[in-house]
Amino acid sequence: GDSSTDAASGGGDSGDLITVGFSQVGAESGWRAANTKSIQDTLTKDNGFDLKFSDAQQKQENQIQAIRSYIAQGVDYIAFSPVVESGWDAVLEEAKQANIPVILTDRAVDSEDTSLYKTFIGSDFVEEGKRIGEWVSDNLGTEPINVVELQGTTGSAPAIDRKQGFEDATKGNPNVKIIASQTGNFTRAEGKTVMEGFLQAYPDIDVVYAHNDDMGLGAIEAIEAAGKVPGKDIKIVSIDGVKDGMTALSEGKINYIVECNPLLGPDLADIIKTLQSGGTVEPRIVTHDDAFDQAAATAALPTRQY
Ligand code: GZL
Repeated sequence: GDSSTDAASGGGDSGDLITVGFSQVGAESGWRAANTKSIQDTLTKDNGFDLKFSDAQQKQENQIQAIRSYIAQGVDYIAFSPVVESGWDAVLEEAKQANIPVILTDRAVDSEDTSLYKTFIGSDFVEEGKRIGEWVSDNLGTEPINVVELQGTTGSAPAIDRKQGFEDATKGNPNVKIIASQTGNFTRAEGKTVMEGFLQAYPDIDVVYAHNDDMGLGAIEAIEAAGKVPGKDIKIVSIDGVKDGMTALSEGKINYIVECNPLLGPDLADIIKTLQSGGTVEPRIVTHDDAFDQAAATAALPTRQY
């Protein structure tokens, strides 16, 4: 295109495509796989994007390195899901100095300076934890119950907020007691290992609160290996609503799931196109989450997109 087009698209070689550098957390869970697919399926050349995508294997230093490489390449936009909340101010300042707008998807940063990014689009994790806590308190907390908690990645917004939300919703019910809480890093394998430890240490566990379905599915394996029936001897509640989780819920091995919608690709594309055409976007866009019991999961499964 002519020089004005090239300037607008931020790179002569990519013609009129909008170049976007995306730094993804990793590939730790079914949720993450669905989130990655949504972004890669939407930010395509046919839709006007030249997407550069990197997987950080859940390491912050890899994300910072990826963001620095996008700045060096002079992309038009940077988008990322920060693996943990803290430690981003320096690299986000570098993007700001390079006049490259940054969009946060999925997880938040704890930077005080909100001029460091254009918007944060993602679920309200405190609300997710609260909804789980309310369900546990109302449905299981009618008698004293011992709860063990499988936390997400230490220092990540979802882990911090889901823990807070659950505590907020259950602190008023003396029947609900959290007897142990440990990170399973959002993975099935680590969720299983931590649950094995809990089963060794605590003979009277009533409920598992898993910060995501994948750790809940790992807990199911550990509970069954211990000769107990998941969903009956030990109840399980979790967050995400991925296919394997919803299947376990429809089979009664998980008892309640609050969804966390991973399909953020279309919203990300809309946000970038709005900014590219000189528009403005809300600083905080909250994605809608549904909640499911066994009957609702069975009904929803046939048409689930992820
Ligand atoms: C939540 C997302 C979390 C999911 C996990 O938006 O950041 O990370 O709940 C995923 O499954 O690993």
